[in-house]
Amino acid sequence: MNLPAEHPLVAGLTDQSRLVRAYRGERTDTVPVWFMRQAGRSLPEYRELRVATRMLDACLDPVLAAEITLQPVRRHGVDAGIFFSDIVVPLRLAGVDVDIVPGQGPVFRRAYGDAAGVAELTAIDPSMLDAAFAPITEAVRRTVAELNSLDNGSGTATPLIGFAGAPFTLAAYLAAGGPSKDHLEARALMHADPGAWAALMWWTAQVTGRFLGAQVLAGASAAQLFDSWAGSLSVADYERHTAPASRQALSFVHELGYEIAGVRRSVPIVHFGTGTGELLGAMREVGADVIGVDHRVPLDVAAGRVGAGVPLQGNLDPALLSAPVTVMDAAVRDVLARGTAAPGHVFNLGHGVPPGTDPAVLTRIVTVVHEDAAA
Ligand code: 1CP
Repeated sequence: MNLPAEHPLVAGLTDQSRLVRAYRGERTDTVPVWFMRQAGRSLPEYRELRVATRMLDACLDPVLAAEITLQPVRRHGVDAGIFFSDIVVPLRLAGVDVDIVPGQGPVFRRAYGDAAGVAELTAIDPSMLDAAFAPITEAVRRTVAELNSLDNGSGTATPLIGFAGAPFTLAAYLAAGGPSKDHLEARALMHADPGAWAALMWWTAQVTGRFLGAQVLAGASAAQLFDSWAGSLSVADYERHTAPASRQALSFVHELGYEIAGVRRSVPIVHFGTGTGELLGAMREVGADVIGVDHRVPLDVAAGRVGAGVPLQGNLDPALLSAPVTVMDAAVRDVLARGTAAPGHVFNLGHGVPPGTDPAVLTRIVTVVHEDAAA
């Protein structure tokens, strides 16, 4: 299926942006930069907007979600917006009883870590979501309308990145009924009842893949799949029990292409997880174009693990955001230097911005990255 003519990639607004070019493996005038969790509690303007609204209600309010997405782009001059939402939003829209509890994260009415729980979920037909995504589609449209005229110094519009949780990471929450340390409930179900596990993987892949596809169709110029907790799996379990579902989720983006100057293009897909040093090659195999690397593996080492020709995203340790400026600047330059080992590099943190971060530090990093000669 082709993206519509007004999509920013098709209209030529973001196809040549630093972000999209780096995701295609091209070197750009400067390395593009954005931050995971750039929208959120590090920004006073976010805290002010969110005062009276629960997290998931904010995600489903198109005006609020668009405004929160735009705040860090305006403030820091980053090369991309990431859509303000959460990985559990499509579950809520499917009718699953989930809330995001401040200081804790997603909490479900019940845990779904057994055959009965899985049966309850899979009774919901994922195709019902296409209509339920109206607030998401509307929020993306509003965001993109402003990003299209926001040039942060690259001479193009600013692209929006859509995102979703990978089936395993969603299952880690569903099986435990909330955040868990080693994701034991999900990993136990995988082995105790492979049939129920396969059904759960199929259902979450459908739900989360549709969520990602809807954001791209509505105007996102790239997509990121967060398999944040995949690092708790062995390579064998990852490949056997979760990779097929991640591949299935990404098929909802793969089917959306476009043609520009007679050349067929696809929408770039980034795949990220934490503690995934052993899995980097396997995570590429599920159909990702770019691998997001956490701070545990230096980018030049990661480049060797994912194979030649794969662009990388990452990977400043978030702990450095509170270090003295000279220490932080040196670490930023080290990340940039190691990133030259990949054909394309998008600067980011190794995981999300910690809530207490001084936003001026993030703005400073954007300047240091954009001024670095190594690009
Ligand atoms: O700016 C951005 O990056 C966009 C916003 C965003 C993203 C990409 C939010 C808003 N959530 C996410 C994805 C997400 N949600 C992931 C994958 C990314 C990652 O690894 O950090 C995960 C694992 C979640 C689940 C989740 N939601 C947690 C983690 C809980 C745990 O297990 O430790 C939490 C704390 C949330 C709530 C949440 N989501 C987003 C925000 C701003 C918040 C905090 C809500 C608040 O203000 O209280």
